[in-house]
Amino acid sequence: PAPRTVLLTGAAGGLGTLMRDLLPAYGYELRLLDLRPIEGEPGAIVADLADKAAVREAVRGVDAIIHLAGISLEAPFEKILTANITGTYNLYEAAREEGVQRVVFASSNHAVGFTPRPQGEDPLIPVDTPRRPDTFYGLSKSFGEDLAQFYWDKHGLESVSVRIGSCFAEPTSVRMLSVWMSPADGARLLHAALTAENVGHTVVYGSSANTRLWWDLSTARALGYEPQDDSEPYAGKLIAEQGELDPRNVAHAYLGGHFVSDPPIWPY
Ligand code: NAI
Ligand code: 15L
Repeated sequence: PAPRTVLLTGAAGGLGTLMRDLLPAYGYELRLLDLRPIEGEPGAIVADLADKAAVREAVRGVDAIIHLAGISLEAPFEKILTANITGTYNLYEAAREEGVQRVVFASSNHAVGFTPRPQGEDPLIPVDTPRRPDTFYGLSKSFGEDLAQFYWDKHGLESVSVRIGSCFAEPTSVRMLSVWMSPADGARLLHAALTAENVGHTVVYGSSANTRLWWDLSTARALGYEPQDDSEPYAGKLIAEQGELDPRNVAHAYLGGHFVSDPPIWPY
């Protein structure tokens, strides 16, 4: 049966806030969780994913989980380890114990961030390109995808790992012309990931139908996702302000953009 009750982790964050607004129209009843309380949502669960007992209680009785919680940018390894690696493990383990049908995991383009971006007539990057994380953050997403595959193979818990590009109200950089996912397309994709049948563990890229797209959306479309937006109307203004991407600039040459070249964050 199609899921109805859905736990949304990371509900206080940027993407969580956008999806809290958009997903109820698809008929979902959302249970919200975050480290931080959410203004105007007194029923939201305030819990740390590191707290196993709290996570187990939070997943009890839901049909599915959209897992957005975690550190969403590069950070010292120990912080990533607790929030993204241990936290995601705790969530999957609780989902298994409580018999949840499916997890939609917010992976990231940074799991494959060191993949050279296509140029000219190069083919789009497929989902089965070797993973090449560009940060400890990207490594944690690579781990999350392996965890999702493992819980499917070992325990029959289904997942869709969505390698999100950049999901914000509008694209704000020339790179984002290629990787942007409009919030409305984000909700469409999450809905498809929750309702497609027999997904096993499926990996998809998450973006709109951008004219300058870098990766292959076919596995997302196979779930029933039909993106409606394209960043191209923003191209003129952004290119006039920032210039075209320069392939000789390392921060412009890979899928992960500046994540590949940003200085390390200490302490490791
Ligand atoms: P965000 O940083 O705005 O939100 C993350 C939320 O997770 C925060 O509200 C934070 O309090 C919560 N959180 C962090 N650690 C937690 C813990 N230990 N226990 C419970 N809650 C915790 O990030 P954003 O942009 O909303 O992203 C959501 C998810 O999607 C993240 O996992 C991010 O890595 C992923 N993603 C987002 C992209 C985007 O374009 N927004 C692109 C690629 C991936
Ligand atoms: C991500 O994974 C981040 O969570 C988000 O804040 C953006 O930086 C995005 O990638 C991106 O690549 O633009």
